Amino acid sequence: MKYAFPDNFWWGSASSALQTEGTREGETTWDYWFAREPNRFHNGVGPQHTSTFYQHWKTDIQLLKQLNHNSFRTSISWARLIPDGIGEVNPEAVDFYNQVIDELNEQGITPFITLFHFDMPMAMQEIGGWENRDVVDAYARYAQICFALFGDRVLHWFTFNEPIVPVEGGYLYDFHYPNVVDFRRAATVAYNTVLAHALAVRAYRAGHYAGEIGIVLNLTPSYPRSQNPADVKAAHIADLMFNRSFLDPVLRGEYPADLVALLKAYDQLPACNPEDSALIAEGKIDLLGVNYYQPRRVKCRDSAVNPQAPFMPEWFFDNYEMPGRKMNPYRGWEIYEPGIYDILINLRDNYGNPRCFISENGMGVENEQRFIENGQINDQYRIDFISGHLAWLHKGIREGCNCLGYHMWTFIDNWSWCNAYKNRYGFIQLDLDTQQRTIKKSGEWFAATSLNNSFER
Ligand code: BGP
Repeated sequence: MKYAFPDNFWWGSASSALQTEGTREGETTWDYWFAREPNRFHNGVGPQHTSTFYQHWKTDIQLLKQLNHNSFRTSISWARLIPDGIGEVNPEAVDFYNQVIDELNEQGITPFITLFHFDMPMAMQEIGGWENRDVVDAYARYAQICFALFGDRVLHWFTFNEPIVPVEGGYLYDFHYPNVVDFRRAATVAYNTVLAHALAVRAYRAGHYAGEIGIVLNLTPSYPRSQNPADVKAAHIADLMFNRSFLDPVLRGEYPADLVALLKAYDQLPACNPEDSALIAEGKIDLLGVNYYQPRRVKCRDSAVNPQAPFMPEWFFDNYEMPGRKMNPYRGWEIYEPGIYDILINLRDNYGNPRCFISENGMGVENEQRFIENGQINDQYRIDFISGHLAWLHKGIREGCNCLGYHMWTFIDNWSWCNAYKNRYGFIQLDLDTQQRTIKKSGEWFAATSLNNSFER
């Protein structure tokens, strides 16, 4: 069957500043954490070993062109632009981002820019990070500076990438600095992130810029083990905690009442100011980026909660391993292509069918060198992964979903947080020793798909 996509469909990929740029003056939480606990990073490889975009941006943009990208998302590093988070703007950073943005536009590749992709300036973390409202204000100032500097040439802005991830990693599950386990503090971080988002949207609207502003959320559809009411309730609570905690504020301008009631019942609500709800209502977006990697399968808990244990989302559900599920064993994530369709239908039916696009989807695989044939990685598994997801996305579009594009994670193999270079995601293979870049088979497949605006399967 031939899958043809609407005119002007966005074909591209996503990356982030910290994972690709390298060489930076301002310290982030990642630099700080790595210096103290390098053992927490796969093979002891830290954030200074990235794919050197800072040096190679021009030739890398040529490679994007070769992959027939018409759009590309990366982020601005707050710590590069304003090394201490709140003070002087670094003119070298302004030059760098101006060059990247101008070159992308010149090459016909529309820049999509994220303002925050997990990379908190250390100076801001030292005063409490997202737990401190002064940091929320500092972020709003940073956002305003970015709009003023680049808003004439960047028409698609994203306030945050996957804002739930620093909440989960830093305050619940110990995979980001500051490695806290405390639900109320996690809820405060999540809440203040929504306020920061809304302040940035307010600043963008006040500046009357020509483009649009949105956010990128990782939506993990929550599937109950069965239709048993106990399983359904478990899935509902997981959905409230992990999806709707951000989705509702940014699309409906308010939190789900049952999420608020639940947290109130367990005395986990963050401190709120009376004027916050009006601000949150102003944070409604123009464009939603959806990152989709894996579904979440849950069932009701099998055991009673230990009342001494810290309050956790898992007080309300157990994770469920569905028999026969298809897995990406390297990353430990289930592959479930229809999830992309379910997300789009949910947005269509329950959120007014917002303008959206798939802003990340991808498959991290270990030791890809074993697939080299005639000097090129033959990653047919990745082509199957992409085409499988695109087929379901296409069905969503046929049924009226307002999905405008598909961006893959990622362009060149890059540094992946605590996993460093364990799993490779790129369309382009990176040789870590020489920094040589070689297009994989999936890159060629994607280039053809983008060129034809269609593929056969
Ligand atoms: C997303 C992030 C990316 C990227 C990707 C792959 O959650 O937005 O930054 O890293 O996941 O996941 P990982 O690097 O954890 O394998």
